[in-house]
Amino acid sequence: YKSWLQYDAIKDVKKQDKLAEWCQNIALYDQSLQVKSAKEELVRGLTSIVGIKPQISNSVNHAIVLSTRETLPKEAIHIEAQRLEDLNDEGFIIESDLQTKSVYLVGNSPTGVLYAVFRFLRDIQRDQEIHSFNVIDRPRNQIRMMNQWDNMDGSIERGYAGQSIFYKDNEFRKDLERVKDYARLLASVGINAISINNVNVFEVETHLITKRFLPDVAEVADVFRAYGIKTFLSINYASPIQIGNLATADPLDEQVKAWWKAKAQEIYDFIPDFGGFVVKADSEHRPGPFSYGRDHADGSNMLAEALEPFNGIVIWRCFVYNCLQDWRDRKTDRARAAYDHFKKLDGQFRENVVLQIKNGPMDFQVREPVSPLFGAMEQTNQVLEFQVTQEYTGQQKDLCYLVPLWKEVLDFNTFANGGNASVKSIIDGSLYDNKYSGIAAVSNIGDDENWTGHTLAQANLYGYGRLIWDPELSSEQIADEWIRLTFGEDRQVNDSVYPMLLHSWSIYENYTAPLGIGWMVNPNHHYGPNIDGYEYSVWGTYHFADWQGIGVDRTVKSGTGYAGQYFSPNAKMYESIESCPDELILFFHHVPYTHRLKSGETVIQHIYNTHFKGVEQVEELISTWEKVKGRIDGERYHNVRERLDMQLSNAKEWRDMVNTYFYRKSGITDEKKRTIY
Ligand code: GCW
Repeated sequence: YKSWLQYDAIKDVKKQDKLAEWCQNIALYDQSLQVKSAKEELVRGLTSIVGIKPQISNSVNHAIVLSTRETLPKEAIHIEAQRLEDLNDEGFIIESDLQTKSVYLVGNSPTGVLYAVFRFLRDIQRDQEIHSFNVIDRPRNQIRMMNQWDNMDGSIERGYAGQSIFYKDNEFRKDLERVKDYARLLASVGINAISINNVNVFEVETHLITKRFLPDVAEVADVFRAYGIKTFLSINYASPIQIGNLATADPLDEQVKAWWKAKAQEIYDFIPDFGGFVVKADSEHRPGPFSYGRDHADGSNMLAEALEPFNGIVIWRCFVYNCLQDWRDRKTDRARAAYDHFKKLDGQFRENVVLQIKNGPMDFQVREPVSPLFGAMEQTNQVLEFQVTQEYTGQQKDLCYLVPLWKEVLDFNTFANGGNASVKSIIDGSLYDNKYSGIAAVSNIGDDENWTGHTLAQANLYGYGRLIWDPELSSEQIADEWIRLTFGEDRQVNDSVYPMLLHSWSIYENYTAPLGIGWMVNPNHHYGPNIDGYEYSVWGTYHFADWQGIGVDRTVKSGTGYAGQYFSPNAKMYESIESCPDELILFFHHVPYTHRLKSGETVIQHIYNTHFKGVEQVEELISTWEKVKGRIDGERYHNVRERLDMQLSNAKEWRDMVNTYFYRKSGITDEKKRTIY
C-alpha cells in the first residue's frame, strides 16, 4: 500500500545516528499549503527512516529548513539561493550547511519545497550523506499529468487494479484518505495535474460540472492542491443539450457559447484554480463538432474562450479516427487519421488549447512507430499521451515495465524544423517555444491494496513520473531507484527484480503480436490472443494475413501513404523495405512469410523463434522471482508469483495460437521442428 513511500528504517547505526543529529528540528519559513504538506511528509519520513520525531523550531540549528526563495531567513545568507533564479517555478535546491548541521530545502515556490522534501527523503534512504547535499533540480516538462479513466459507478475503463478510489455507486466516496495517499504518491514523482474522470463521459459524469457534484469536485481539488496538483475534468461535448436544455451543441452557436461561459464561471466559483477540460470529441461514438459541420479548431476554441478569463486550458485529444472500416477498403488507414484531421488546423487554435496526442498513431500497442503529429504543428501546443495502465501490454497480469518504451518515444528524432528535433524537445516546449506543453498518461491504479494489481506494475507509475520529470534518466536508473525504495536495500532482491523489469517489455513483445503489427488480441477486453479478432470485426484493425504474407502496406508508393506523414529522412526510412527497422516491418509493409529480416531470419521463422523464446523467458522470470522468496514479505512475494503464473499460461496460449495460425496459413514448417499444434 505504501508503494515506494515505504520509508524503511535505516539499518546502519552510524548513519542513523548522524541523521538523527542533523534532523532534530524542522524549521519552517513558509506557511503555505504545499509547505505544510511538505512538513507533514518530512515528519512522517524521518520518524520512520531515522526513528526520531523532529520538532518544529524557529532555529536553523540541527534542522531541516523548509523555505521558498522569498521567505529564506537572513541567517541563510550563505545559501546560494540565487542559483534558483535560473530554474522554473517548480525548481529547488538542497544544500547542507556543515556549520549549523542543517540542510536547506529551498524552492522557487511552495510546491518546489514539497518536491525538495520528496527528493531529500529519497536520497537519504539511498547513498546520499546528510552533510554533503548539493542538489539543484527542476522538472523538464511543464504539464505532468495523470488521466483517470474512472467512472462514477466505481468502474474504471481499462482499469486492472480494482475499483475507483474516487467514486462508488454514482457518488463521490466520502472518505478521501486514499485520494490523499494517491496525491502523495503522485507529488513524490512530480505530477502536477490530474483529470479525475474518464474521457468517455457518460450520463452521470456529464453532471460533474453541475451544482450536484461541484462541491465534491472542489473537495477532491482541495486534496490535490495541497500536493501541488491541479484538478481537471473530462467533459461531454454534448453537455449544452444534455444538461443545458439547448437544442444544439454547435460550437458556433451563440447560445452554446454563452452557456459554456456561464458554466466556466460556475465551476471557477467552486474551484478558483481549476485546471480546465479534457475532451474526447468525435471519437469512438462520442459527440463532437463534426455533427455540426465544424472542425476541431472551432470545437476546442469555443471551450477555450470560455475558460480563458480564468486561465483554464482545454486539453483536446487527437484520438479521432473512423472506427468503422470495411475490409475491402485498403486506403482508409486509422494510423493516418490524427495527422489528417489536425495537421491542417495548425495555427488556428487559441492560445489555451493544447492537443493531446497518443505516443503512437494507433493505440498503445506493444510496438508502434511514433505519431507523425509530433513536431508537425509548430504553432500548436502539444502534450503527449502515454498509457500507464497496461491495456495492450498484459493488463497488470503480465509483467511489462514500460519505461524503456516511453524512452524510445521521447528520444525519437522527428527531424522536424529541419534537423535535430526529438519528441522530448517538442513536448518540453523547447523546440517551438509553445505556451503549454508536457505529458499526460492514463493511470494504472485502483483501490486494490497494492494500488496496481501487480505489485511490480507500481514501477510504471513511479517510472512515468520520474521520466517525465527528467527524460534524461535511464530506464535502469529508474528501475534501481524504484526497487530500492520499494523493497529496501537488499542486493539479492535488486539483482533479481532489476533484470525482470528491464527485459519484460521485450519478453511481452516476443510472445504476442510480431514485428509491429499489433492488435491480435481478443476484441473488447483486449487480453489474450485472437489473431483474427479484429480482422473480422466492424472496428477493422487489420493485419491482412493470407497464405502468402502479412502486414499493412503503408507506403506512399503502393499503400495508404501513411509513411509520407513523417519528416524526411524518417519518411524515406519507413517507405523502403530495406531501411525500415525489423521491429516495425509489418506495420509499414506487406511482405511474404519468406521475407528475410535484417536479423537474417525469415518473417515466419522469426515468428516461431520469438514465440518459443517468449515462453522460455517467462519461465526464467519465475525462477528469478523465486530468489527473492523469504527476502521480502510474503504478501508481495505471493502477489507477484501468482501473476507470473498467469503470465506463463497467457504466454503459452499466445505462443500456440500464433504459431499454429501462421503454420496453417503459410504451410511452412519450423526449421527447429518444435511442437506446433
Ligand atoms: O485505447 C482505447 C481504449 C478505450 C479508450 C480509448 C481512448 C477511453 O480501448 O477504452 O477509451 O482508447 O483513448 O479514448
